[in-house]
Amino acid sequence: MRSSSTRATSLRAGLAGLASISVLAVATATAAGPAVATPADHATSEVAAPDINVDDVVAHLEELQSIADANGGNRNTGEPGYQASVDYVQTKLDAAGYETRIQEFETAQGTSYNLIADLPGGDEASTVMLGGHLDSVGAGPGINDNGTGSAALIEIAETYAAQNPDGAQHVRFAFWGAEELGLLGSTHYVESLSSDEASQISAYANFDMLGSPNPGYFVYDDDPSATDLRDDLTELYTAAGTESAYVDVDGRSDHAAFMQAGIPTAGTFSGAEELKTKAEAEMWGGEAGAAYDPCYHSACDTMDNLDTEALDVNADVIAAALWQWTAGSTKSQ
Ligand code: DTR
Ligand code: ZN
Ligand code: ZN
Repeated sequence: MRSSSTRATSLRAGLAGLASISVLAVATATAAGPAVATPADHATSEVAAPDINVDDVVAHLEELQSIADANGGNRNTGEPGYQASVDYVQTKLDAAGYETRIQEFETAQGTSYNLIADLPGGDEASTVMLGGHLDSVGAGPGINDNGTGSAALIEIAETYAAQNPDGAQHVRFAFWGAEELGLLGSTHYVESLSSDEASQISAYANFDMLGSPNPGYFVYDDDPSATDLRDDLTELYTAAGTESAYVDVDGRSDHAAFMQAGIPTAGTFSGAEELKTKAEAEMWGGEAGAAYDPCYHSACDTMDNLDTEALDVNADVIAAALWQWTAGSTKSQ
């Protein structure tokens, strides 16, 4: 299996290669007749990712809140609220044109499920994967943890499919089960991959808690072989006018299994139970000495436990990274 740094380099080389192919194709076509058509030939130009409307992300969150309200107040593994959450996301992504599949696995709290969604097209040998966990703790609806990551990924997946950028890379989204029980769904997924399947994943980006009410703007810094991806996210925050900081996630979310398998990983995070420092409050606003999310793993992690500005910035940064990593370009009109 290629080392993750090779794969990260190959992803970026692929992007550069795509650009050179499209330039070469144009040059060839004008100089010596039409070149052999390649996917890049359909590209008319590199396009920036569209703005993700945070109201549309919030609408998905309201659906997840309603699901919890109708199912005992949570979306916990083994309880009906989790199954209803999976059904909601699968319905949305099927309608958007994704090929979805459910991956079943057992936990101490009963059977759980990963939802994997592939957009047809692109080179599967170079798959860009984005994911986050869909389950909540039993104490509450898990709107910030991790309704925000799930809702942002639904909206970005719908937008990507609708714009149908002619990216060379294949795109896959994952919504994990049983993260709160110990990263069980993502670990089950990675362990189920053959070595060929694993080597086809060029990057996995994880999004777990994006709208903490006293937010930080953190970029994962715990995969030394994927600093390119980390730097891309840092630059995209800066382009959005937001200063970010590194966080050593210390394996506390669903990217851990991918990193252990040598797949380059990255992610962003708005903070959990830890306290915002004075320096961070001066940089980002909010309250120093208070938790980034005072309702972490609590019943009060509801629609009232949300900073929509942080959610908006994160959704736009994630979309921009997806377009950048897949050479987001539109088909010729
Ligand atoms: N394990 C996550 C919360 C969490 C704690 N630290 C980080 C760092 C990066 C992402 C997530 C987290 C959870 O409780 O779901
Ligand atoms: Zn949690
Ligand atoms: Zn989480």
